[in-house]
Amino acid sequence: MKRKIEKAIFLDIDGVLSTGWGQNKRRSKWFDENGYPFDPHCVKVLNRILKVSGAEIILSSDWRFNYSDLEKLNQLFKFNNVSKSPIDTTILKYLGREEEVETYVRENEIKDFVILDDISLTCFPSNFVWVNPGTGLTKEYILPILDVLNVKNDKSEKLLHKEHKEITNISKFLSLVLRHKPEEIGISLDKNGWTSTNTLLRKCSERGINLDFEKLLMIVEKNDKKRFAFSSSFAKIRAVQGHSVKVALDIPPSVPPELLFHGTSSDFLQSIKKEGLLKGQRTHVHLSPNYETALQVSKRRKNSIILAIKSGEMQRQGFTFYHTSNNVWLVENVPSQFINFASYN
Ligand code: HQG
Repeated sequence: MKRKIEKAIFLDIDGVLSTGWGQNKRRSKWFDENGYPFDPHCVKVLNRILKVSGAEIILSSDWRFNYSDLEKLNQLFKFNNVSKSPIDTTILKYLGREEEVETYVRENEIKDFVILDDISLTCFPSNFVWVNPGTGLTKEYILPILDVLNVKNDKSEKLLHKEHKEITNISKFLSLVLRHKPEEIGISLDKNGWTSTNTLLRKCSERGINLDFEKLLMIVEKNDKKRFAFSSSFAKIRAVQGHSVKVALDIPPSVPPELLFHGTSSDFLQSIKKEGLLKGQRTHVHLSPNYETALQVSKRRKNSIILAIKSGEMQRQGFTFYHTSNNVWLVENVPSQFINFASYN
């Protein structure tokens, strides 16, 4: 039967709403032996998409075989706190998933729709959003999905703006406590700058900061300058540079390129000409690998200028350089004779 559907989400469950989190829960606690709980983080993301887009859910997941009864499906979605229940499943004489979606779209003349799946479906490439089954739906998917659903920009932009602001604020707070003032929330950094991930999360939560492991993982991975890093087991976290707290980053010295760059302000020029670049409050002078990055750094100040640093020559004369994982070069100081004041002012 044909129905009028403005916007639709063809939804897979495993790898999209359900991740290792739910699959590892004991099924006996679950109200239905056919399923396991959806991941609440993924549900939260889906709920946002549903709210902003007004889209309907059509279940294309294999779960459609166990939950072909819409009432049962409704219960399943309610139980998992999804704000809307599927209005239908694609089940049509048990065709393959792609054929089912294709037929459903054609028969119901749906214009705006997105197919969410963790396996690659090729039926409508421009309507398909592949979801990483390791993470399921995360916030990063919101914009691409809203885009495919043709949701007016202002709505999605507002949403993103709010999220971006929250993430930026948390990220700035992390810079503060992992680089400068760990005492601000009562954590301590070991000699290499590491602190316990769990303690950090607990102390943040005591502060009323809305930060869980998932969000922290996202901040570490998506941070514009990759400012933070986890230890291999995720048990510890640290800032990769920028410290004023005295820490040894335990990275080996590296041979720098012939030239590095430093973005600063012409207000400091006189003093820099006299003393060279000093590390000031930080553990090292920070240098950029290219002009563009230095320009970004300099834009934080008025009257920005870029200085070129003869790093090759410095290294040959015995200065030790360190290259951080986020592509910043560190050195104890840069004497004035290694600074090219002429070319980039
Ligand atoms: C200046 C950001 C007068 C120096 C950036 C700089 C970077 C002197 C300021 C990272 C001087 C120190 C570090 C002297 C140096 N006389 N002024 N003798 N020697 N200065 O913030 O390099 O976003 O401590 O030129 O991107 O600006 O936080 O160092 O202007 O990578 O991750 O003294 O911080 O990264 O300022 O920035 P800063 P910086 P994040």
